[in-house]
Amino acid sequence: MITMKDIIREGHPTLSLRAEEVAIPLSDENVKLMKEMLLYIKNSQNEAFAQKYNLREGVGLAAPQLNILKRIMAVHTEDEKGNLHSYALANPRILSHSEEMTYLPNGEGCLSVDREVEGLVPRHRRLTVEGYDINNKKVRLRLRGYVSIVFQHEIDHLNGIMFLDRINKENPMAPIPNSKPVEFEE
Ligand code: SB7
Ligand code: NI
Repeated sequence: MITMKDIIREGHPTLSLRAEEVAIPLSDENVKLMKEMLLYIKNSQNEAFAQKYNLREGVGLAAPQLNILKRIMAVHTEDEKGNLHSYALANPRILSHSEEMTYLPNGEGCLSVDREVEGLVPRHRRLTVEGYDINNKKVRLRLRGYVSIVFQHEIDHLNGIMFLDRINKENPMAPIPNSKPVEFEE
C-alpha cells in the first residue's frame, strides 16, 4: 500500500526530471502501480482510513512523486457538478487545449509540497487528453474546468514541473489574462 512515506518532497531531484514513456501493452508491474496509485487517492479521501494510515488527501497522483520516473498518473475526483472522474492512465498526452485559461481561486496544493503556497496557477480551461488505461485500451478524454486543472497538474509532474513554477513570482495573485475561475456549486 502506498502511504506518505513513499511520496518524495519538494527539493528531491526526481521532481524536476522528465519521466519516461512506458511500454504498451503494460507490464504487470505497471498495471499494479496504476491500481495502487488510484487506490491511494481513493483511500486518502476516506476520512477514517486516511486518519488511520496518516494519508494526506489528494485528488491525483503522478508516478514521479513516488520516485518512479514513468509516465503514469491517476485522478479520482468530482467535477464542479458532482460527477466522478476516476482514471489511471499511462503515457497521457495533451492533444489540444483551449486558449481560454482557468485557475483555482485558492490556488493549488501538492502532496510533494508540505506547505501552503499562495498564488494563482494559470491552466487551460479545456483539454483533450489521450492515454492508455489498465486494459491497454487507448482512451481519449475531453476535460474542462477543475478536472482539466488536475490533469495539467499531474502531466506537469511527468515533465518535471511543479505548480510552484507556474506562479507569477513578482505578483502571485496577479490576474490571469483570458481566464474564468473554477466555481464550485455550494
Ligand atoms: C490542486 C491539487 C491537485 C491538483 C490540482 C489542484 C493535486 C494534489 C495532489 N498532488 O500532489 C498530485 O500531484
Ligand atoms: Ni502534485
